[in-house]
Amino acid sequence: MSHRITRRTRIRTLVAATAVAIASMASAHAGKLDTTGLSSDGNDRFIVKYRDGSAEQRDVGNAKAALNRAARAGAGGKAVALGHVRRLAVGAEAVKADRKLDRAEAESLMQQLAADPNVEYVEVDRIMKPVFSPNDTYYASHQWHYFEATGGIKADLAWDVTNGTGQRVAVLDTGITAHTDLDTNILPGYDFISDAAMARDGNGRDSNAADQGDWSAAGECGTGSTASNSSWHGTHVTGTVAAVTNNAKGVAGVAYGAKVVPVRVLGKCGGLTSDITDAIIWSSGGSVTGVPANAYPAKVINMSLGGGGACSSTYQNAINTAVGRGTVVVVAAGNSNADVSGFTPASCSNVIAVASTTRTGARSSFSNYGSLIDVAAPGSDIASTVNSGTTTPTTEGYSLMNGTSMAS
Ligand SMILES: [Ca+2]
Ligand SMILES: [Ca+2]
Ligand SMILES: [Ca+2]
Repeated sequence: MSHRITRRTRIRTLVAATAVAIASMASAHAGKLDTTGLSSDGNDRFIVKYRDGSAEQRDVGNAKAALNRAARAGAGGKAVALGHVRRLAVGAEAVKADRKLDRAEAESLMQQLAADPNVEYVEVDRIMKPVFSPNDTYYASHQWHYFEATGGIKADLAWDVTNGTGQRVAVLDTGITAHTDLDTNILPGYDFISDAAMARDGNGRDSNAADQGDWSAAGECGTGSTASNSSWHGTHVTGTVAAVTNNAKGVAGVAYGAKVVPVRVLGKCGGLTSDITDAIIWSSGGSVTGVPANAYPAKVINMSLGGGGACSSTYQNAINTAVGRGTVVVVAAGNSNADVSGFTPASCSNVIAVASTTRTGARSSFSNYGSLIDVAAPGSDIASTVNSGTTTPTTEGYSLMNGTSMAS
């Protein structure tokens, strides 16, 4: 009897001690450990940054050894191996576990990684999604956002001053499709999607930024995810930036004198932070291991993508590098009708976060808001270029979309 009580008490004490230990570990690693983006569907991709000047930073071989040491203790008591995927352009390591970890296992592994004094930070390699809500009805004549007095941006007046001639805009999105109202304004880009299954082009990174379609079946992109047709989001955003204008055809672009560098980062089920941040650095003219130098560095980077949670170190470092090269980074605020401070990369410093307004000049019902918004622009019922394919690309077309993507 007393034995049982003692044992129970001892177990309780152990449990309490473990909780205290975990809590103190977590607080000890506060600022180093960012668990934002952990999913209840399982987690296998992380980003680990070793401090500048550390042995692990000097030599990737040392980083691999350190990752193995941290993984040796397992995740939540169960065996796990950590594979080194590659070193990112920001100097952090992209790593992948050999199995999907539940939330508790992933947190335990991340704490083991953060316990290394040479580790600067540990993050989830968060998945980002295109920011938009497509509208089923197509009105070819609807480009009210360019000229109407109430809700328009007075583009017709701005075009007398500039139409973007000589500027390059990198659109980091789902890639590009052939379109006669776009083609002459498109420069060679790059496909940064490293996961062949998400890319759907049969390989990892390559020089062909063609959008292969981002359709998905129900449940394919996480528990409860619904089936969806391909969005052609990149083609739509690109048309808003630089559709061929004054050609008696289709739509006009806001900066139709500019050229677009299509940078593919979003595929089936979205895109990885590790790919997007490499793409940010490359687009601004920086170098990325394994990727040819960018012959067309962009003055402006447009990202109409995002995910939940405040800005991560990896995003902030990549954005700071691009801005340091003189590139302006424009980000859609997000379509969650919530404060933008909880969305990445819109909440990052050094970006222009764009909210969406309606035809009457009001905030679009879906648009994120808050003190981190820099500008607002029309984003409701915006007509632009797309493809007509429901899965893979077929013929060119036009459609209306709603979203801060359309505004930015
Ligand atoms: Ca590829
Ligand atoms: Ca490709
Ligand atoms: Ca046109």
